[in-house]
Amino acid sequence: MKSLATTMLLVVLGLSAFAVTYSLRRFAVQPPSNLEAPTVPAGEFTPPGQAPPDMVWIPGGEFVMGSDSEQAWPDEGPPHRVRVDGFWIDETEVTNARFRVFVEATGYVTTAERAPTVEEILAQSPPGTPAPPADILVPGSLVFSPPDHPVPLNDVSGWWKWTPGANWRHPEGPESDLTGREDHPVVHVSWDDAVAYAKWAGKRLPTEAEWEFAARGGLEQAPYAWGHEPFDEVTPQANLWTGTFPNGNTAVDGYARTAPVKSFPPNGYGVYDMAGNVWEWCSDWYSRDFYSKSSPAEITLNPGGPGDSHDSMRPFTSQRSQRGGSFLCNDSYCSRYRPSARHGCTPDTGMSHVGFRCVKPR
Ligand SMILES: [Ca+2]
Repeated sequence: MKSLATTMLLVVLGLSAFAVTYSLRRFAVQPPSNLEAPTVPAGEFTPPGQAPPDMVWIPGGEFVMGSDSEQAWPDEGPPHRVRVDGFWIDETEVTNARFRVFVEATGYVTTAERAPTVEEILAQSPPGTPAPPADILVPGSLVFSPPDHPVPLNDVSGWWKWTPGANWRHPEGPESDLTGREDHPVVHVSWDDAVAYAKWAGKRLPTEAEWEFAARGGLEQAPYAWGHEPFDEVTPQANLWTGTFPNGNTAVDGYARTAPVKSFPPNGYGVYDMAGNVWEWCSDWYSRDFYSKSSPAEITLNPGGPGDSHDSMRPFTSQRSQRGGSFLCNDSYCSRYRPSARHGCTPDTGMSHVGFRCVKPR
């Protein structure tokens, strides 16, 4: 849990690496890819037998992964051809109810329920980082805590608060619980927690390629999981942030934080919440420039990401990929609820807007 603690420490010290990540500005728009439309996917359109409970068959096929649109961030490009085999995917994010079944069956203790150590913190901190005070080395997690006034958007410590006692059972801290939220996505789960659940369930985390293919719902290079229309507050397509971030959430989409799964229409493959609600862990290591190593002329088969994490913006940490954005996404700040959008996070970090779903090969 060293990175969770690192994140905590950096936030406490006002040095959050997330501030670096989120303060990025698009420094260049990727040039047009000139990719031709892919051939008709020769995918496995017929589901192989009976569907596992609460899973949807995603036919394999070829698609253009990534984006060079005006909304895209540098790590989304260049677009490149990818082919994935067919697979089953959870039709929703893993809910609190499902995660509770796992915990009760196994006695699993999540990362956020264990205290970090000084060694774990310093192992992924910049050289010279002072040891954190012992009294903050307690179990906890990062909770979105909106300020009551506008704050600079380049300092995430303005809305993320290290909260002792926060974990999947207590999403906003010890005084909160899951009453009425059994069908909400589980949060405060680290990548390690998600992998443990997946193994127990006989599944695995999706690769970024599988996740993006599923999120696109059969649409080719559409900007959103639901198509081409921008997010509409009147008829919301997803649980995003509405209003002024981070101090003025109007919640006109019905939810200021997580929403019950299936609260919004599914995409073309019948998969829910591939945009917003909570970020979802993928199996890949996160590399900010990984796509630039792909040849636009070649088709990559079932890519599983790089062999290791690489992010020049966060050189002292290893990160796994997340997809889908969350209830905190707002075009004024972060439009990463799009299918091609990516994000990296240390694998031992859980937060109040991070969950996951699983896949299963045929
Ligand atoms: Ca919302």
